[in-house]
Amino acid sequence: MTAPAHDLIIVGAGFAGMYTTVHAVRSGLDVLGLEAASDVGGTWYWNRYPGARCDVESIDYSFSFDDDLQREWRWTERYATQPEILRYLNHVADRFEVRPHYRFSERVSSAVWDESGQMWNVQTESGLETSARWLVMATGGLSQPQLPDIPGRDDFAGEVLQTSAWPDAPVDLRGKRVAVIGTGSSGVQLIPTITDAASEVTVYQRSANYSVPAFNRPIDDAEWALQQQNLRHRRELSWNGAAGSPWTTQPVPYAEADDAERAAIFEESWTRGGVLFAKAFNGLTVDPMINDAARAFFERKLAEKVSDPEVRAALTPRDHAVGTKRICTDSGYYEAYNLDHVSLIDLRREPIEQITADGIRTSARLREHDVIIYATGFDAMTGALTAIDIRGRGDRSLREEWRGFPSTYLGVALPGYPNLLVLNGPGSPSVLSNMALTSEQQGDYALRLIDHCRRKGYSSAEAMADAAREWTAHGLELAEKTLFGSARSWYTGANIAGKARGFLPYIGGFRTYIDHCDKVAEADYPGFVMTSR
Ligand code: NA7
Repeated sequence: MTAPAHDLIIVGAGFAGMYTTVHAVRSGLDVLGLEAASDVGGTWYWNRYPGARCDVESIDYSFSFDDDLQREWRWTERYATQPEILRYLNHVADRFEVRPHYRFSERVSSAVWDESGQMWNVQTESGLETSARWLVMATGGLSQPQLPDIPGRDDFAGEVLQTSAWPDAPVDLRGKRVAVIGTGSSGVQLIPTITDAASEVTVYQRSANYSVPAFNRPIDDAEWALQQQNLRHRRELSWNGAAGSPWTTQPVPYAEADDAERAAIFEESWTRGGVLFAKAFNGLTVDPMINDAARAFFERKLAEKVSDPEVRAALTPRDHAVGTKRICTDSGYYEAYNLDHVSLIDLRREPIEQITADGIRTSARLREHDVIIYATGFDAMTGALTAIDIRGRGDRSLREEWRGFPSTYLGVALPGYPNLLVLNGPGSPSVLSNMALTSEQQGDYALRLIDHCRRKGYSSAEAMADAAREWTAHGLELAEKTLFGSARSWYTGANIAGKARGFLPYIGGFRTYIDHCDKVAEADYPGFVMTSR
């Protein structure tokens, strides 16, 4: 039997890949990391567009595994910018000597399970061929960008930019007529930052989103000291919370509050900022009555911000409940529409028909642009995996199987694909939770399983089809009890033509998920088949 070249190959050098690499090396595994980018950072390497920030507070959106790191890395703002997060991840890479284990600019093209050798044979686009007993995919939940299939897309003669693949070199938009397609978090963050430079900004909006101000601020020394003092408690709350952050829903039940109390609670939740608005009341994304109240509150806020009633109407979400698409976290988004040189095109009323050399033609007319910026999202949670030709036992193809809804066990293991462990995959809470902590939990879980197999002398571990079916059905059942399924969102695959529909992340909450995972590990992995060769 040929021995694999490595114990473990880890694909991706974002939060999850870096964490797992550090800890795999510490546990004595021979690790090879493969990363498509030229350096570490994952999401924060690619999404360099102006205004890019995390919508989880910096003190929470950071690794918790090393006390010295937590004490010594000083975040400067409540919500860190992309450059600051990328600096942080570079610091982590230096501090924990991550880079020597990686080969960069290596995009994995295929991974094929070799049953007789009990290993994965992995190939990259550059022709690198290697192998490992274990394959950990840390490829990210929002890393496979999607560009809209608009007729004439390649005919545009001006500059084309994409938020998810923003150039490193400075982009000069001064005096230019800029079109932005897409009003999810990326578009909403970008738009107010380009209005000063551009001579015209035209936003092409397919669906209006709920956006709540970040209430971002610099972290001064006093606040930093307080955060440090409370860090242990804050982390405990995060590890035990539903979304990996210390914030919980407000304690007062909606039904027990009178109108004034409700208004006060909505106001307080609004000023907490961004996604935290959805935590105003328990059940806000479950009970249509509470959700309608949140929507009414939002609409009052919008009315204060946008002066033109027609623009305001177009910016009012019509087709999804509050929080069922990720709430955007903005800094001056709606206010940008009060500027004379910023206009909003509502694609529901005026769809795009064609992109021409000069600009964008809708059903109403052609608008000329110098630059088109795509902020059109990702093939979430499955896209980065199906982009790779992954072949499991008996040459089964993940890409083919996942034309249907993805079945995973605990979001981590896939029946038919022994020794393949997916971090933050479908069926895990990742994209609904704080990625920094879910990445630690997912990395630990993968390494715990590998360690179990090594200690017991198993050469492979594979999820049983029944266990995966049950876990997946459980996740879908939980989602059905909420309002989430009604939204055409990337959570449900609805943003990608032809993608199987169904709620992709596990919605039962981060802590509950961890408990499920731990219970399985503590019982010696029921739901897995282990073999020794
Ligand atoms: P999102 O949230 O998926 O947003 C993509 C946006 O692009 C959204 O407004 C889409 O409209 C729009 N879109 C997609 N395809 C088209 C076409 N063909 N025509 C017009 N508009 C289109 O991606 P983001 O990058 O903004 O954010 C992703 C996550 O990153 C975010 O949730 C945070 O967690 C961080 P739609 O709403 O589908 O009608």
